[in-house]
Amino acid sequence: MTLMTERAVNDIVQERRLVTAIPGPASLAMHARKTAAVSAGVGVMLPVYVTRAGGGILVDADGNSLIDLGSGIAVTTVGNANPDVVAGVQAQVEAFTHTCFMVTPYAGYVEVCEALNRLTPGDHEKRSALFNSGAEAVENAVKVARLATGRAAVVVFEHGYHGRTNLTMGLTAKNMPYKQGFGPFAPEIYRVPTSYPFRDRGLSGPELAAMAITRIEKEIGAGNVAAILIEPLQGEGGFIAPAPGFLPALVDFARANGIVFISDEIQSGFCRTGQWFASEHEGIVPDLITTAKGIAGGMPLAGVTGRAELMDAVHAGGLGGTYGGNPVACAGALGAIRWMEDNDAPAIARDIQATVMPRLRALQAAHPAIGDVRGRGAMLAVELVVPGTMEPDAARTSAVSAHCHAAGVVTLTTGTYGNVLRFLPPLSIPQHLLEEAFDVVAEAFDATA
Ligand code: PLZ
Repeated sequence: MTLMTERAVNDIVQERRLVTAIPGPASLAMHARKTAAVSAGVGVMLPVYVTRAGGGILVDADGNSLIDLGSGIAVTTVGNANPDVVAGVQAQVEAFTHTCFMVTPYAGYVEVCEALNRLTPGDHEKRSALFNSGAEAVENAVKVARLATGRAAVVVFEHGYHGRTNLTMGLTAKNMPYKQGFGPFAPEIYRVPTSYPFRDRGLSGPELAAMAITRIEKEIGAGNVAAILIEPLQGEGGFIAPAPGFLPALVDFARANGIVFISDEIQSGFCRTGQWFASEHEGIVPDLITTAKGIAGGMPLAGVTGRAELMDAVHAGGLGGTYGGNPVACAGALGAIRWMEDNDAPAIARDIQATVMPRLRALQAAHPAIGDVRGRGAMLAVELVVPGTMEPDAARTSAVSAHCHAAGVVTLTTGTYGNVLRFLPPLSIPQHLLEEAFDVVAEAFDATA
């Protein structure tokens, strides 16, 4: 085991410790203020108010220590308040906080782009641009693809998730809660079938790609398509890795038809899946790749990286934004990337898979409600069904997750049908906490059986 606890834990005791009910009185008091002050549209999964975090632990306002299996939705991959991130951020915030890169630039932005160009798949000439959020990165990737091709149509997939802004809501598949009541959505977005191995009825990746391609050819016309946009391992859709051969067939089709292939690695990127980028599991080289979340250890930063001829097709001033590539966020990213390189972060994610996957398979053998066990690296999930059927069981999924929360383990659910329990531990989690967290998950399945 190569879990790098010493280097990423700051001084938070690495133990699960509950001193009140979850949530406790201090959290509940703050949550009452939240309800009075914050829009009801901003939901909260588990109202424990965090005061400190690091390694594999979140400490709350009541002094409870919870095990973190969420990483703030795949963001704190290098650990919360990772010392390398903190050091970079502190030095930068004392030097200067903002100039606007488009006005008077600074080195950190350039260095993050150099790192993105070096680390993303493919050894072709690349350029990058930086933004504030994943949704903004996706929007800008679509802008680049449309401008470079002179075409309008964007192809997206069933179960896809790409954000909450107007364009990205349209690109996202699931209605509730993301789209309901928020339309009209942007035009020229076309959704085609994907590969979802658990529900593919035995069809192969290439067969499913052929079906998607037929839809594109018949309903849109390949020559009208600017971009094919896909998550190589779907996150909000349910941690779905398409069947082998699906992604390469789509890349080949895109190449043959002058279509820009965009890999949305906002959730799956930056060592989460046991490779630097999930595209590498299928050996595909995207034309453009979107990144965010894990890139900066919790600082808000996102990127678009891709072929120089596409990224440089844009006129000066065509891409940007006041805060995009903020110097403090860039310093955080440089710290996070250094930690990932120094500690062989993909190997840590693979070690986590080696610990957790056998435990999930054993759980599946004991609980027929677990229809599928899947994922890669430190991006793992179980899909819950009514035993003996393929029918999604969202209620049991919520019950299992709620049991984990009450026991001090922060689990997340996901999926179009809300029936997937997903696990996204920080790579800084010590082995004993990882084991203990999955003891609790097992208890939760027993208690809700
Ligand atoms: N693309 C693949 O996973 C963000 C969303 C949580 P932003 N996923 C978590 C929620 O309920 O809002 C995501 C993603 C993929 C794009 C995005 C969007 O990234 O940084 O949330 O805008």
